[in-house]
Amino acid sequence: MTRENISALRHQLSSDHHRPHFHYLPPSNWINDPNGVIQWNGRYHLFYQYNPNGAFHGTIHWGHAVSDDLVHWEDLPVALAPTPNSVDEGGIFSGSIVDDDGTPKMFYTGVTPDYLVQKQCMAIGDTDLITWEKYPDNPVIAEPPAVSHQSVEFRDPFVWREDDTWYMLLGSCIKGVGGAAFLYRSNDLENWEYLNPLMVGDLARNGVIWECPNFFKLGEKWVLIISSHIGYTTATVLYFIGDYKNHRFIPEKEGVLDAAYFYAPLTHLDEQGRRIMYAWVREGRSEALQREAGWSGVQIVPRVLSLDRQNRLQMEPAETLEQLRGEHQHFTGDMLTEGDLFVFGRHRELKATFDIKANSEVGMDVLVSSDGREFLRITYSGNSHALRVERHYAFEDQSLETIDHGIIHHLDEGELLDLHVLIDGSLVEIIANKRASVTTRFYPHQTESHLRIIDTSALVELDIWKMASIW
Ligand code: DQQ
Repeated sequence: MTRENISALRHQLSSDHHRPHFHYLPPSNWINDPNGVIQWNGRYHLFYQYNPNGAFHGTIHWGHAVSDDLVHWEDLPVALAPTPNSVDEGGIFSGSIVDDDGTPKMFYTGVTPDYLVQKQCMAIGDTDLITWEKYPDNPVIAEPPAVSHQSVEFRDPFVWREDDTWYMLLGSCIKGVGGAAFLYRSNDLENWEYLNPLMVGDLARNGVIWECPNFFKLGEKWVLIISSHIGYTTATVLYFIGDYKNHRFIPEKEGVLDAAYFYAPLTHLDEQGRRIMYAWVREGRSEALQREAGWSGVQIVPRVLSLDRQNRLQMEPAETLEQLRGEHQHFTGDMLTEGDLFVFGRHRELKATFDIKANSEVGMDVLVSSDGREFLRITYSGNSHALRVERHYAFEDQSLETIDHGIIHHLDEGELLDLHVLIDGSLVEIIANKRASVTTRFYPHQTESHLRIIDTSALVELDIWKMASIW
């Protein structure tokens, strides 16, 4: 597709009021996990799980986009496609890219069409990361270690270097025991030796299968992030913070990275030494509606990870996002009346602080219809410490998901609740006090959009910016 065709397609879909304008998604079709994220010659490369054949999961390729500022993205040609009658015939599943002294090397999981055989493969790129040649001796790892006691779930290589040694972490499980991340080692990226499970999760708490592992040093600690299947229906992203000794991870803390729609995050270290995180946000509507829309899935705004003084995981959108801020409004609680609806918009950044009393429930309704009946409610309860979202549609619609979801978020003594909300079409990202994250989807039937504050007496300050489109 030519550059002109791509921008025509983007332009055509941009009138869809559910479509995000300042988050990355491909011109059309399906996107899921971020893959191979790397800063290469100064530019940020985002590869991703992509189906060129429609807005549904299938025939998975690696799509490719590049950015200078983590905000504006340029679409590049598809990086890698399945090869018929080969180890990756059924799809190029998730993985990572490393810099092998100037040569980019990609690691991915090649799958059979039924996804029941998953093998780890390598591809070697040109110096612009545009063209990739598959390694002729693929796979580099053919099957899970015997300790797994199963042969299906084994994917999403995360590769890094420590001194002269390469390590690879794979998402998997130990049958009947729980999700697991298996650690391998190599001197040449071609021959891999199995070491041991880096960590095995608790079946009840941490899920049956782990996918898309990430493992990295942050401050003085090590962080493991995994995307887990808890049961086979829901999926949750978990993080663990701890120490790393003798190829084993010793977790000291664990938490939920986000609730519900955010999945398969992938991180990399950039040239400024920042740990940048990307993630897929799935849709919250039926597959039929996704196919009809012609697009499905979106990436979060890249977030910078850090640890606070208490070694809690913190995340903030990359600050370059501020360049999109336009028209600004500022309020204090006394300027607003409870129940007021004020005209808002579908692409906004919002920062609010609330003073929480033990019995208070504070928050806001966003994307509210003119009659006030359709809205996404974001609340925080001083009693239960739950940060929650509820979706209120004007009428019952079986094709839209409505289950409430949220996360427990404890405030320190005297700490204000700080909500950072990014609203972009049907996508809403909420980060509280930089350390609790709830990402969700909402598809109102009406196009107009208002804001309503819940408990204006607890509102300290509110800033709202109109956000420009990145296309
Ligand atoms: N998505 C990929 C897999 C990964 C899953 C397939 C997580 O590699 O385990 O598209 O969303």
